[in-house]
Parts: sequence; C-alpha cells; structure tokens
Amino acid sequence: MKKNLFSGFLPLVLALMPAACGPSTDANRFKPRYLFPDDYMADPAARVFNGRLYVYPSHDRDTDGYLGIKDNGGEYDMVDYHVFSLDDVAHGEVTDHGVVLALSDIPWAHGQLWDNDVAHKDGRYYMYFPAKDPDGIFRIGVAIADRPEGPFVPQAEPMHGSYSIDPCVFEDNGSYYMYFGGLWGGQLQLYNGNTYEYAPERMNMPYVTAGETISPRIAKLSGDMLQFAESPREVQLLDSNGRPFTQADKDKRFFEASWMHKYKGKYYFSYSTGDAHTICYAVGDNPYGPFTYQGVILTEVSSWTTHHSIVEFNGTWYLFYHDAGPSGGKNHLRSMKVTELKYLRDGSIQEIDGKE
Ligand code: FUB
Repeated sequence: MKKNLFSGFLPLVLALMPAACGPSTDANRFKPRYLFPDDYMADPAARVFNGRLYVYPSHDRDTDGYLGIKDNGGEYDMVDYHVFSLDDVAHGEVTDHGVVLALSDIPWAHGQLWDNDVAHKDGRYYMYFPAKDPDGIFRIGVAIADRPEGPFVPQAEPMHGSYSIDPCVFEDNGSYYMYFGGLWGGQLQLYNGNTYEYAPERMNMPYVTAGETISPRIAKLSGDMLQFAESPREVQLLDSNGRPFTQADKDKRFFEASWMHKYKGKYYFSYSTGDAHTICYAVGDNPYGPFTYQGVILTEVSSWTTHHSIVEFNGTWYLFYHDAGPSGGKNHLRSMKVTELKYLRDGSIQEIDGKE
C-alpha cells in the first residue's frame, strides 16, 4: 500500500508549530464589547459568585479634579461605586445594581474612590477599595455585604498599615492575599519598604529615577478579612535572566493594576505598565513570587490608563479592561470592555489588540 507522505510528517509539523490556537483575530473569538454605554466606568474587577458574573468598577465622572488638581491623578475624582452583573458575557444584558458604596458613607475617606475588588468568605462579601484620607494619603478600606450586589457597609477606619492603591484579593487554598500598589498619583514611589517618605519631587514628573526598582506589594489577610496578617512584602518581577525590572524598562515594569489568577497550577501576575498603556504578565510558582515576565496580554489602548481583570466563567476565560474610546480619548472618562482571553498550548497568553 502506498504510504501517505504526511502520515509521519504531519504530527511532527503540528508538534513544531507555535502551539497557537490561531491569531488574536480568531473568527470564533467575540470582538471586544463595551459593557455599559450609559455611563463611564473603569478598572473592572470581574468575579464569579453563585454562578453569576459580577463586575466591580470605578465610577468615573467629569470634574475639575480632586481639590482642583488636574494632574498627578487628581482628575480621577470618584465618589461612589456601582456593581454590575451578567450571565452571558458575549451578548447578554448587563444589570446595573446601582450605587453600593458612597464616599459620604465612609467615615475616614476624603476623596478619590479608585479601583476596588471583592472577595467572598463564609457567606460574606468584602469590598477592598483605596481612598485618600484627610491628609491626602491613599489608604485601603474594607466594606462588607451579605450579597455580591451589595450594598456594602464600610469599616470605620482603613486597614492598619495599608497604603497606595489598586487592591486585588486572591484566594488560594483557603488563604487570601492582597496585591496592591500604583505609581505616581498612586503614591507607591513615596514608600521605602512600608515606610512613608514624602518628597515633593517624587510627586511630579519624572517622580522616579531610571535605575530604581519599585515593586507591587503582597500581604496575606487576617482570618476575619479586615486586616493584614503580616507586613506587606515586595513582589519581585524578573526578566528571563532573573534581573528585576527598573524604571528604565518602561514597557515591562510594574506601574499599577495588580491582578492574580491561577491557570494549570501556575500563578499569573498581570499588571499595567502605565505610560506604555499596556497590560503585561509574569508567571510564578506560588502567590508570593518571584514572577518571571512572559509578555503582553493587551497592546496599547486609547487612554492613558488601562486596568483589567482575568476570570474564567462557564469554561471560557475573559479579559475585562477599559479604554477611553467612547469619550473620545478623555483619560478620566473611561469605559469598561470585555473580550475572550486564550492560552496557547504552552500556557502563554495570546496577545489581544488594545485598539480592536
Ligand atoms: O481609576 C483610578 C485609577 O486609574 C486606578 O486605580 C488605576 O489603576 C488607574 O486605572
């Protein structure tokens, strides 16, 4: 019998192919979708609770800026949070559950309700959010609800020893970890370890020097979910030679928007590069890291910031993020979006076009 030329060759070709499921423009991958055209929402933290997908964004608004300041993040002057939920991510109706926490209800907070995240433990839902205290210093607070859609009741004080912005809470084998931190307006560059060292030149451009490494932070949470159970530690992000990124590595170094998810036993730490306007990721073997840089998840978007979350829902992985497309590029009026996220066979993430 004549032997098919490809019978031995085809499996070899397939094995050598770059393990791709196709380009990021896969016909069967749904195009990015704006989730809520009626208002400006950013920093979407997507979580699955009770079989439904909930989204916890920041609520952008057009103002003259925090205390009249329109740089250093002052233009992101938000005063409340909404919760959204949906069943069908690609096409389904998005329910707005309305205002679930307002600045006026938080005894210690003075302004700027930035990115939040929500975790579930023992029938209660804990919202973690940054806000400025009366001295203009970012702290992280906790608010509690009996249902994922809130309303959330804030604690009287921020978490002891908390600072900077962008909390992401990740559960692993019954323990909860908070990742946090953000540069420039997010104030992380003002901390030496966990000690606040204010310097006016660290508030305005260039606010950092090229050779320094500034790392996101991680701390395990206490059993009651209300405090850190340990002093925050620095999360190491390394290149493939084991070298930590410095501020000179503009398109790879951490800026803000920590997110952690687990895939096939590996820990994926993803983050925004800030002035490179992309989302990147690094992979490690445990929640504390170190994490080795792998690449870009989302290429440059149409806004100064982008901020994301990654979640699996009904067997499909999604990237939630924001850009300023609908506001015509106003950086403080952003809109949340979602698209599908795909892994290649080697566990790497297929790059998504931020302008799509
Ligand atoms: O929404 C305010 C801030 O902008 C967030 O906390 C940052 O991550 C950036 O998206």
